[in-house]
Amino acid sequence: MSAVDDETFGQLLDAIRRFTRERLIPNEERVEAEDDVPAEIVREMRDLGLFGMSIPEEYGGLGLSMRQEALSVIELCRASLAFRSLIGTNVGIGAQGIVMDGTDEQKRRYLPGLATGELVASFALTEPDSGSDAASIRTSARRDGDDFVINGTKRYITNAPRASVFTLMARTNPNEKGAAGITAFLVPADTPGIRLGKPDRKMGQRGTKTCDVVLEDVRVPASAIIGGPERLNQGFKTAMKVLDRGRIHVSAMAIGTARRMLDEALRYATERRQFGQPIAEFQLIQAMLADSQTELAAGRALMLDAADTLEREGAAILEASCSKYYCTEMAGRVADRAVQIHGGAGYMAEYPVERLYRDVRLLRIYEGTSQIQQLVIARNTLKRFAAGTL
Ligand code: COS
Repeated sequence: MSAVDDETFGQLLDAIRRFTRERLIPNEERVEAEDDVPAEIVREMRDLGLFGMSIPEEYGGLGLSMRQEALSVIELCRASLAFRSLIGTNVGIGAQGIVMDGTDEQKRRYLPGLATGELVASFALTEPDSGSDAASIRTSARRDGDDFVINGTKRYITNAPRASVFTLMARTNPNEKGAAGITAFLVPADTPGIRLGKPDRKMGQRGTKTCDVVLEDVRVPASAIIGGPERLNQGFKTAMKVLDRGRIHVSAMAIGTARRMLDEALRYATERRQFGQPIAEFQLIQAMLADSQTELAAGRALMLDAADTLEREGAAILEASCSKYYCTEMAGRVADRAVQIHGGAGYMAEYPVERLYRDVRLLRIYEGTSQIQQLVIARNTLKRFAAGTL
């Protein structure tokens, strides 16, 4: 796996920090009001190379290691999560299937455009009747000569309205109801037969774009299979590997947004006076600040350990799930305390914590709910115990 040298990475991290402070945070209210990221911000994110964070340098990306990507995401997620969502699928779940399992031809065709943000990749796994039980998907890809014909509906697909290409999981073996009958395809968004549903109305994260993707007799060649025709019926594994990596990325998001919420709580607690003194001097407020600071530090250490394990061993199933589970639950608790410290003001849209509290709720749900993480953690812990490798 790749990484850039420490000095270059330090400069990038400084640039992201400055960009977040000077450009993203001041534009948060505008994103909320317009439910979109302004075009000039998209351009600036492209100029910084953020769409290509995790794409190898030989394909025009920055070639960051998992640790470097995660540290960058922490900085970026001190601002509204909508900004990260814009690049999220190119950095993570939309593009990683190609990086991990794609053929050379697929990498050459898609990765350079994804690295610059000229193309946007979107990950299409979830369906109306298949969420946590990802292996039960029903979207079918029926072989017809040298082609496959895809029919089905994908739901809550992030960046679908912006997508140029879908990493799409479909059932190629109708006789196999589980994971072994699933193939991952690269489906250009302008392929005839693809229709987008109306934009989803969500609890938070305004400025992020999700909708249904409906496929009616969508014809793709066998060369659209990620990794080529020999990876027929191997798509579930590609999806799971992509999600493992994504779970470390989501952990970093949780840490970044939790840091921001703690900063907001600290600022409010030191400025707001009650009973003749700043509320930060009251021990019951201090207990909430202390718990948030401690849990943030623990989450960061856990996430970086998972990132290093993935980099070193090429897989980190258990570590990624522990990290996603802890960090996203932690961010939920930090959000709750931040609102509590603000008192009545925390319930008012004037203060960022009201919006951040709604935004963060999604992290415990997508890329595998907390309950799915618990299941993966327990299964893999038992497996390692039995093998004596725990
Ligand atoms: N990496 C590589 N391969 C994996 C894997 C991983 N992390 N997890 C599972 N696999 C493989 C298994 O090894 C198995 O292959 P073999 O039969 O060759 O051994 C195959 O995939 C099926 O795995 P398993 O039997 O564990 O599948 P299950 O149906 O029991 O479910 C869970 C697995 C529940 C973990 C999976 O469906 C899941 O992660 N669900 C959540 C989905 C999700 O995150 N959705 C978010 C939508 S995108 S925002």
